Amino acid sequence: MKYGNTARQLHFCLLTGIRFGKRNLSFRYKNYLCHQTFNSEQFLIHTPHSNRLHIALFGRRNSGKSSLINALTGQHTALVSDTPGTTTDPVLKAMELYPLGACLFIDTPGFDDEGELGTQRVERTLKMVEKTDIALLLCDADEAWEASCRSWKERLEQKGIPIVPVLNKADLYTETEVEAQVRQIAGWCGEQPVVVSAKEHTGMEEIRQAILTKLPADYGEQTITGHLVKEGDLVLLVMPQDIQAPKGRLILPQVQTLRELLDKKCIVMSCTTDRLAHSLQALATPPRLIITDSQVFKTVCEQKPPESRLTSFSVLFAAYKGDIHYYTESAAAIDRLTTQSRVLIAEACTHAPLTEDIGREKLPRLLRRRIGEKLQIDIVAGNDFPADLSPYQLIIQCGACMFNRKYVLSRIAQARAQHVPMTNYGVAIAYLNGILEQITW
Ligand SMILES: Nc1nc2c(ncn2[C@@H]2O[C@H](COP(=O)(O)OP(=O)(O)O)[C@@H](O)[C@H]2O)c(=O)[nH]1
Ligand SMILES: [Mg+2]
Repeated sequence: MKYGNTARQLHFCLLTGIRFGKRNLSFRYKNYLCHQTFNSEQFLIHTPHSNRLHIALFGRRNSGKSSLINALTGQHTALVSDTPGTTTDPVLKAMELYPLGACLFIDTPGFDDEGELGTQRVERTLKMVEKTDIALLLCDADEAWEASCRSWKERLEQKGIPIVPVLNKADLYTETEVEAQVRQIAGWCGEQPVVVSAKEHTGMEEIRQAILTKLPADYGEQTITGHLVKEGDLVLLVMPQDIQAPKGRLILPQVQTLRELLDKKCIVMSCTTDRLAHSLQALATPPRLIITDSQVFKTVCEQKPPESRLTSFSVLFAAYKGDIHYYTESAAAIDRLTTQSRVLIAEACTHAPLTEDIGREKLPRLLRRRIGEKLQIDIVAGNDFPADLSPYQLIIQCGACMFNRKYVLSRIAQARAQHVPMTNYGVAIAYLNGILEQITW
């Protein structure tokens, strides 16, 4: 948390008027820092949670999950206690962990939690499964717990989540006793657990190595712009800074795309929609790719040079975070909607809706204009996503820059399993404008 602390210190200095170091910061820079620190998710020196490897710990109460997170991260983030049920909500801890890079540890309440609140806590833990890239499963050699460890292993396997079995509290046993426990766990688990002591911080390196070997070979290789650009390409970004644009900054998909294009050594130019024609005129050659905000797809499509390929931030994120093939295939379900149909719009952000909000106003308006005023549209935000999707004829997911890929793929898998078409904002808007064929991804 070195950087986080620096940010907080800066913020404190700015609020209290203390000079930072020997220099006074310029007004503009102060403003910038204040704004950025208030938006910590957007703070440019932080990797957003959505881009981190999500490592979740599962096990019964008191197995040492919170202690293990603290040992792995070298911090006391998670509350440790003898009293079962101390961890009441999943606790998230962002860390840079060599050699894994940017990680997000998820501490969960025990899967044996009981009572009415306990049941709710288990339900929250189950929701966390949907986001988990890799699971550390704390196993017990105790026969009384074997069945629940097994069923959790099966649950995680069904979701395709790689599992690292762990035997904790090794310090309490002799070497021979540990060996016997390892054999017993390996018997039902199919592999030997990593032996650790969260108390004495032993086995931490072995856990990191096990995580590395269990990760899918292509983990983290996905890029936002994929094969669409190469070094030296000229890329034009069309970014209307209208009423929904946050004050003084760009939104996360724009920042991430811009950063990636710079890393790929592209030449990047950006403009607002009203400056598109001027920007194109100012260029000696047409851009190889134009990336626009989906809301102005039609306008940009009408003005773009024939040589330039066109896409949107939301369409790029559809491919980056989700399954673009299912999204484009599902867009055709728009034609099958009637006034009796029900559509679900799922937004990742839980921001207070603004006027002309795309998910709450623009998309519903476009859909109702086409289908009829009576079309029923339900909107969910954040982690809320109904377990039963069968009442819906179509789901439209936002670009999901706040979610990790694993979570979006879990939602798509759920929709597929229930035979409900699912698309995303950008793809739906392109389809509604009749230009999906002209969009690239
Ligand atoms: N001896 C020993 N005790 C441990 C170890 N890990 C955790 N504990 C203890 O087990 C109890 C439960 O730990 P906690 O991390 O809160 O478990 P959680 O409920 O799974 O999160 C606490 O009293 C910890 O101090 C370990 O490796 N060795
Ligand atoms: Mg705990």
